[in-house]
Amino acid sequence: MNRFLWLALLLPFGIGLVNADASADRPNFVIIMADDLGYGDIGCFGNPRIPTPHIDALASQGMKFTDYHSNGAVCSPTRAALVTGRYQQRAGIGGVVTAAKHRDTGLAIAETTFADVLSDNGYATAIFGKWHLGYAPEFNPSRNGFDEFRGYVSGNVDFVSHIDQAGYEDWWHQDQLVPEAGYTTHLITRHGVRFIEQNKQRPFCLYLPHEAPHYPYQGPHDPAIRVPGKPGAIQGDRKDIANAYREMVVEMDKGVGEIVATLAKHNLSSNTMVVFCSDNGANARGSNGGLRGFKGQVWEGGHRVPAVASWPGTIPAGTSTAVPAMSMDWFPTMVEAAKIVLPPSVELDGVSLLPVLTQTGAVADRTLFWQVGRGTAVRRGDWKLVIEAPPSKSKRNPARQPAPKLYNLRDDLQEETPVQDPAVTAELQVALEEWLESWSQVPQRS
Ligand SMILES: [Ca+2]
Repeated sequence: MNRFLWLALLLPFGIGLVNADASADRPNFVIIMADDLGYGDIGCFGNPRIPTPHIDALASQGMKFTDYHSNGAVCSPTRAALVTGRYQQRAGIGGVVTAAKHRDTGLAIAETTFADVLSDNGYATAIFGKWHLGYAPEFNPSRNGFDEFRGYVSGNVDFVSHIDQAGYEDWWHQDQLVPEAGYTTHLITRHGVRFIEQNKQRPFCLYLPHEAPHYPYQGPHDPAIRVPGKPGAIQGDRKDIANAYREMVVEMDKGVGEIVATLAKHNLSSNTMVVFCSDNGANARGSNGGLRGFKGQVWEGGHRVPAVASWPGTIPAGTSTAVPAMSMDWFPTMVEAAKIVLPPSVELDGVSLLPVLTQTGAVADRTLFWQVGRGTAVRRGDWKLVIEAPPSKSKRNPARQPAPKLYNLRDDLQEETPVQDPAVTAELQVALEEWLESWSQVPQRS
């Protein structure tokens, strides 16, 4: 028998083995997202005041992203982009889904989430923590691909009584209100640990959207401040908010440590990608590491946030990347890592970061967009064009619309000195107009 015939006979078995291996070692995914954590709020991003040894360890065991951006500059939009892998406006979540005014809106079941795709491909999926993509049961994460949900659907709850800022009880198991005693951060971690232990024999995807360090500013030893039926007590009673803020981040960091330790205990570390990121920049209580602006703005401080990814043996330890990345990129990254072929009907705006993470390739240059209320920004390479939201009084007066300002982030990360370059400005304006047009027919739900 010649060697070609041998090869022909062996090939089918070889392919069979490869497939069997691929299904046996499909990686697990853990996406941990902080709420309103700024670019300078943790140790590995230069914070001298808030110790975050566990997140820092993830960074030193994996890769740190210095040019990572939340899709939105506020909560709901980023979450919509993260779970759909697309610009959030395509799902109609251009703004925040608020407790008081938008109880009948949210992420439609028709949208495809990463949980839908992973679940269809044999993954156990769960979300513990903040959903913020709709209040009514029809928008519940348990109907959007997640096998299990414990947590809250509003923008924030009392860390102890789990009452939202409009005065509604807000702690759910699937699509039912089921109160549970405990500090929000601890409950999120506890359910995460349990879920890993229950699913250690099969591939899983665990999404842990933490509440910290979003207000109300309550440390793990503070009492409840909100009661049902009474809107108010938005920020809490603490006078030393800086200390409360630190305690909240520290407690979340401990939770990250517990999750990582649970993976190690069950020998899952080398088969699990762990991502830690934030959903938007900090407000004035936190640190955006010297960047201009805050949460809710299209300046870098509103959307350039910390991100790290760890996957021992696959992501080289102690690495850093300056490749621009976005919240919507984790969905395609997980799909590629799990070797899943998406149905043609699912078209994502995000790109897989796997070549960056493994240092085996690059991501093609692309143009990135932000829209927050009436403010917009567009980024291409080092260039960023910012069109600030107009002052509210000038709503109907085009003459008072802020002029576009062009910055070169390589030289001016603080966006202090606009550059005069009409050609680049015009190019970016055209790209921005096309992008705005691409979703202009989608009713925005907030
Ligand atoms: Ca947020």
